[in-house]
Amino acid sequence: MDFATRAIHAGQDADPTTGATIVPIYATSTYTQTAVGEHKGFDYSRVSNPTRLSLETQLAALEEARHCVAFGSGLGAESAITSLLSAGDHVVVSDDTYGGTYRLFTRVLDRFGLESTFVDMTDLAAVREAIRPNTKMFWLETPTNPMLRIIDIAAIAALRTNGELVVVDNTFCTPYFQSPLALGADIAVYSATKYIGGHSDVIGGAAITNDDGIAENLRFLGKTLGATLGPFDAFLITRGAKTLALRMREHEHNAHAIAHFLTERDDVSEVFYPGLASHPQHELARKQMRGFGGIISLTLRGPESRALEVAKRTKLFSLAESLGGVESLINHPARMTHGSIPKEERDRRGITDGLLRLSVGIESASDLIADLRQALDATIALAGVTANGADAGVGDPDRIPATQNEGAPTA
Ligand code: P1T
Repeated sequence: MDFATRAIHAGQDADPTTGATIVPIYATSTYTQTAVGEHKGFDYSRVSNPTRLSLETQLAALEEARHCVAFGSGLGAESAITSLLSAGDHVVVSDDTYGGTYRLFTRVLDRFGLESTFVDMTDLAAVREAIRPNTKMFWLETPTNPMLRIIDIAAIAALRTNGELVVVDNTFCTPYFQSPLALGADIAVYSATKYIGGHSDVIGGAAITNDDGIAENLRFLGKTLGATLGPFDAFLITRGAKTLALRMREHEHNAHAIAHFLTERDDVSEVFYPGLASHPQHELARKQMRGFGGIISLTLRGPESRALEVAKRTKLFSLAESLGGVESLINHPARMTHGSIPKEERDRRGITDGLLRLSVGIESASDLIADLRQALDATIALAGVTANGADAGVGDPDRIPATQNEGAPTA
């Protein structure tokens, strides 16, 4: 069956007791047993729940994989996956990841004796050099958050020398645009909060694998760590995931239009979008992905503070953390989603104070472009160019008041 059909039908059988066409929200913590140990496959909802099971079946089918384990958040899934490892093990981690992933490795897992090395995983030689005898896992996002770099999943998988697990955070692409397991990864991990849920109304996560042993361990860790997903949230994610194919096509269509609009403006200095032929890994993206997704990052001409001003002025693009919902969002990674990464480290990765990240929604592309245009035009005096591209002299950074809340990560 095709993706769109699987999204609507996998795991969505009519309810066996009532015939309800839509899988109900099984709001129950426990299940009545007919005799000790005699039950219908469910005994306690931290361990399993029919609404969650329906979502897990649906997401496994979308990935064309054997197993999915759902978690209470993307980071819940990440915590369980990294708990497959032990003190003294080492992980090679992509140096461009969601700030919360960086925080997990550097502020929690390190205290439990898990060693990690952050490397630019677009540089395979650097990855090879980072491997140690105790390396047990490669952890990467592709496209990366927020710089939209593309990492060659198959090439990383080929670097394995000792059974290291390859974990790919596929949140940006979703299984609609990229299949990490087919490219050699052992686990695909998701923040289902994003495109899979798709409506910015739920927090959830998922780990997907073809390996029976990994799946069993992840289920054990889910129930033992307690990071499992509740039935109301599972219901919302399933409902969202049914339209994943439609939404991803629209996100991408709009992102293309916006990326091209931005590249044509003289007051925008850099546009990071893998769908642009100018993207340094465009060819790899074409090979590895079936589409380029809906996230664009950009830097503006003028002082870095211009980014803050633009972020304040957009109206359809809400200034908010997160991504992947039907509504467009604008985010200032350095002060928001990636604030937990030290500034020096952020600057090294390109997450400057002048960087903005757009999560392009599925509103009309022309309305979205008009919104960005008005925000950019309103701040163009700072860019040193005029709206038609003529040199207007150097912008005056003092015109923008410093924002409060410097460096305070929220998510
Ligand atoms: O928020 P949560 O569901 O726990 O997911 C964490 C997470 C994991 N992986 C990636 C690639 C992510 O982008 C995120 C969360 N990211 C944001 C909140 C953000 O705005 O980038």
